[in-house]
Amino acid sequence: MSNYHPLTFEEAISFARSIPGHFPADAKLDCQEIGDGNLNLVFHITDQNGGKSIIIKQALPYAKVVGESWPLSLDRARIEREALQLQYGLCPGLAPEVYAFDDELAVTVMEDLSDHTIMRKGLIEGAAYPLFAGHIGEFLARTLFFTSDLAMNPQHKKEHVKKFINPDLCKITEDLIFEDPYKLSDNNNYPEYLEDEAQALREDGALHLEVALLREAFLTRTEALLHGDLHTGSIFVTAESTKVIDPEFAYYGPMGFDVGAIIANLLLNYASRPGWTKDADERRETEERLLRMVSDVWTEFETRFRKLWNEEAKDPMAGAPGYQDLYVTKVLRDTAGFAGCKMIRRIVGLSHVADIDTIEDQRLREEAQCKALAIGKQLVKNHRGVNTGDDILRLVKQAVQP
Ligand code: SR1
Ligand code: MG
Repeated sequence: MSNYHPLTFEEAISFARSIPGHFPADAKLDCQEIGDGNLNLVFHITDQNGGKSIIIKQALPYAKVVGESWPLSLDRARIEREALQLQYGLCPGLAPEVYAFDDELAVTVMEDLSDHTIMRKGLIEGAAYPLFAGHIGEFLARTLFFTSDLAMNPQHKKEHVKKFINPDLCKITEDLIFEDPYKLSDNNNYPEYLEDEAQALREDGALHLEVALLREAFLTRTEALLHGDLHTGSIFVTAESTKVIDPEFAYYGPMGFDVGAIIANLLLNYASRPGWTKDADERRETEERLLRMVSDVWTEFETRFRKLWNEEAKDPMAGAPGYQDLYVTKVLRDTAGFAGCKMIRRIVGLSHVADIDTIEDQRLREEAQCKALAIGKQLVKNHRGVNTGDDILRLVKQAVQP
């Protein structure tokens, strides 16, 4: 019989004490539950004597944000832990280190990053992260390239696909991103004043076709091991450092889904700026910086991905003339389309973003919501015509033109 149960604070402290080599025998351990996400418990354990600290993350057998009526497999803790270990192995400076785990308790013990800030919070406050595009470009290029058939033996890669089958968490994405926003659903969540916008999403056949194609890619294309939920709430930052956390949605899927997640969340923040920065010049500067970041994320990713391809590819057909260009264009088009889907779901779907929802002034909040929907639709509808990173910016600018 399984020993699983949600840990009490005392049990979390005992667990921390049992990890070899971490805390001295006389450590005075304090425990706080700091989980503000949708799905898990997160215990922050600190030694009041020495100041050393760790994080213990424990999966609950249901979605915390909804309740016990939405059961979720505990195996996602094992998937998240194995993905974290793999990402840390490929990009040691860009992911937290795993110190210990217990799959039966669905527990992972990892590096405490509380000297960093959650990127979404930093962006809302108007912070600039000049090294971010390079860091995330590196994370995306290495994790996606080295887990793909371009770099792995295809048999070994299939073992990975099997190990990272993640049906419950994929179902959340399938429902919340690719289905609910386009129909009447109890999961949807938007204010009365957006009813016309929501109805337009439900009635737009051309939009549905593009979403259907992107959904098909999400369901069927096992290109690489994705993080699977790479929004700015899954990234810790300082001016010098970037750490990607929370890969519990990890599974084998299309590379553009991860790149698109980053771009969508930068664009959601871009759409929110009038709600946060009152001074017009400062606002314009912040908006331009965010658009440059969108373009830089793509360029930094593409440059590194092509370099890895040229220097490290194992695929015997990798050198076929034109193959690399076609592959990169496919990832770019997916990036644009998935970014659009992710923007739309954060406005009318179950789970929103603080960048927009916490704007106090209702008029500015509504403007931000409508701007995000306009950009999202423009990206989804035109993603198959995108050929360069600049095309993404062109579509964004077309969508926000007065
Ligand atoms: C029920 S979980 C809702 C959302 O939170 C996660 O961060 C994912 O984005 C998911 O879609
Ligand atoms: Mg998460």
